[in-house]
Amino acid sequence: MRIDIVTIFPEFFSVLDISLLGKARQAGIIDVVAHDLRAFTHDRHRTVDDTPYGGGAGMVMKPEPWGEAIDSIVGPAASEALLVVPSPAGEPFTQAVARELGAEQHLVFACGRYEGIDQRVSDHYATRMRVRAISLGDYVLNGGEVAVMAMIEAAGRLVPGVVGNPESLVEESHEDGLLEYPSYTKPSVWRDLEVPPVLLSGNHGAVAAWRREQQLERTRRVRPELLDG
Ligand code: 6GU
Repeated sequence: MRIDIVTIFPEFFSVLDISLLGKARQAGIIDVVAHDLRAFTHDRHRTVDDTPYGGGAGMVMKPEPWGEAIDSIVGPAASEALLVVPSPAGEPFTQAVARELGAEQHLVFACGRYEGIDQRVSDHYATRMRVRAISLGDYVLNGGEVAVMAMIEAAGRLVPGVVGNPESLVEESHEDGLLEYPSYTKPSVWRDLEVPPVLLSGNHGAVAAWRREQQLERTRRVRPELLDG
């Protein structure tokens, strides 16, 4: 999988050199490049924003540097790549969306700052390739970078070969629409707290039933709306 990120903070993504995703990069499974949006400006001040038409607070990112940056990544023709625009006004990012991103060959992330990117950038690229505006959740971040980091981690770990043991991907929160069950390891008693005895019973059926029950109880208590479907 190829991932290109356009941002005014390319150094922000240096953390992708470490951890699981760093290993996937070293193994050649995922190829990530962060591009500096300001490299696609031509004025002395490397300007990427301007005041909004119609007035209002804040600044809007100018379309021209975005056009040059994304053209340089996807080429002049229609592209096989998916352009992802992180935005609090986008569709919600879920495990299902993470799976869809994880199945792509080429992702291009356009990290806006300020009050967002001139709408014509999305509108233009939507005529040449698939474009999705995606939100991390119902709160506001200063820019798309943190959201893109979360999307890359969630999607990247679903790419075959990135997570060593694929079975560890199955019994996780949200994979089956429920929250995951609580986990325990040794010692069996810690600060007077015991591990639930069923987990020490060796009875695999009883363990599976208990875990299912815990998933349902937790989901009902913390995220009841997940049970509505
Ligand atoms: Cl994707 N971007 C920004 N700037 N804020 C957000 C978000 C994205 N998702 C939630 N808040």
